[in-house]
Amino acid sequence: MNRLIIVSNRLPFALDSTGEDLWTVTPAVGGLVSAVEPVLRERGGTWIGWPGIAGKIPQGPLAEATRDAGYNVVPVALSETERDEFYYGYSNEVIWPLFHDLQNFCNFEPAYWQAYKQVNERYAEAIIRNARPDDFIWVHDYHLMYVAQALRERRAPQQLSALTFFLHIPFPPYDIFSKLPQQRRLLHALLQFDLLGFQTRRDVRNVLQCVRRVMPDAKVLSRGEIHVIRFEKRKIRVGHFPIGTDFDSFENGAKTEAVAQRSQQLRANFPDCQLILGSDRLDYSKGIPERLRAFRNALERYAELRGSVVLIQVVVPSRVEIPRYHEFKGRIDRLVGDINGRFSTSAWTPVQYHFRGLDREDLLAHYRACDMAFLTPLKDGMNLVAKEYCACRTDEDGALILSQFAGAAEQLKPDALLVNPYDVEQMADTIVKAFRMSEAERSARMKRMRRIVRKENVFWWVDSFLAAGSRLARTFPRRRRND
Ligand code: GDG
Repeated sequence: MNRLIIVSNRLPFALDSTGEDLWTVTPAVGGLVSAVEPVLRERGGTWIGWPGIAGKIPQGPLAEATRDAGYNVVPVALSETERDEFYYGYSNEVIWPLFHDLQNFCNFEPAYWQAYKQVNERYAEAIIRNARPDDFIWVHDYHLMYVAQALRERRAPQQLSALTFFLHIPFPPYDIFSKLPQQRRLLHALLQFDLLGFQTRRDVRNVLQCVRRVMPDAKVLSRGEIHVIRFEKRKIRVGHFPIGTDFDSFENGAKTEAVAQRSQQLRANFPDCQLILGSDRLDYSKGIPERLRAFRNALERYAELRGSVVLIQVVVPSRVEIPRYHEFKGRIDRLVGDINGRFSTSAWTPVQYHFRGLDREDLLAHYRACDMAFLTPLKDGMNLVAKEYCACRTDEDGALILSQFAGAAEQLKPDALLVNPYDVEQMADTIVKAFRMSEAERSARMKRMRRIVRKENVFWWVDSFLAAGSRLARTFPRRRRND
């Protein structure tokens, strides 16, 4: 029987030491975990990843954390130096900003590449120790693009039935990718997988353009949306597989009594106001300052909004150990202070700002209560918050203002209100457009978006990826049907 082996940098939880032999276990927040966890819970399998602490991994707390997971967990240990140079360094100071078109934020420190390769080799060794010949190996995201090469160097793939990769973040166009000092080595490593999956057609176009320009020995063959690269006597399939949400779980969660009550409470706190929601991990790619500036601009130019709208901005702490992220938080704090200082009255505060993750019930209550979601990434692989917002709108109401540079825009564009996050005035005008939109129009748009998000959910995503990866994928057992 084929087993699914998920390999990602992080496990779906983080261990943290709170004293000698005292540990806390925190669920990880982020798009990859939100999408992959329900899939593995449903199908069973193995998850290989790092539990978020440098140094030795305590076995007792790990066993405790994974006892009820419904799948096996294999931890990979990283030293402090590896964490700094592989995770904070190459992954988050080189690939993350470059692949989000933010090349000025990159720190191309040469030592980072060595650490990246070394840690990818560690993951490859964990795969070799834990995989059986017919297992379907699914490697995730930008931290682990070298894993297939490390496996091939160890002559492992002969025993593995499928060696596949999915990139959760965007793939940049050639003009940006070509700044990367290791551009050839990285593409060579990617071409050691059998299937490369991306979020959107835009990403597929970009990666094929880079392969054509950087790898003259590779031949790209495209027929419609089917793309094959011939390289070193092998065929590599390339496709777009837009990630989805666990629609039923969000919809059912949003319908519960507890969420309904919390949502009513939230609305009651802001009588006669339309609520606008922004919710993101703390990240400079999410366009949070741009969103705040647009909201400020809207309050300056449209008097009708004053006292009548509230922006609830949730920022989930993330990568705060990286100085740039820390500085970035300072920028957000100052902007919120400026807006509230200028526009607040004794009865109304325009921005409600939370610098913490909400628990799931509270998050769902926010999705349900807010009249608009306002999501403005400068670039984003997909943006699951946009899809979760639609899934939770069981009343078929609510407007979605979405960056044209989010992957989700490709699927939701006729009905989401698309904006350019670099155009503050256009975003401000769009807030007013959503504010004035008739209930009938909001509802017609939301109905259509919900149809897509329901159909192209996370199980659809995984099925289409596995089907592309292997005909054997169809024989994977499913524990329950959710779509
Ligand atoms: C990467 C790519 C791609 C948000 N606030 C809270 C909270 N969240 C959860 C949401 C959502 C997840 O975090 C964020 O997912 P996104 O997709 O929006 O963004 P990234 O974390 O950057 O994810 C992205 C994704 O991978 C999947 O491929 O879409 O483009 O960058 O699921 O629900 N969760 C909790 N409290 C919060 O306050 N518990």
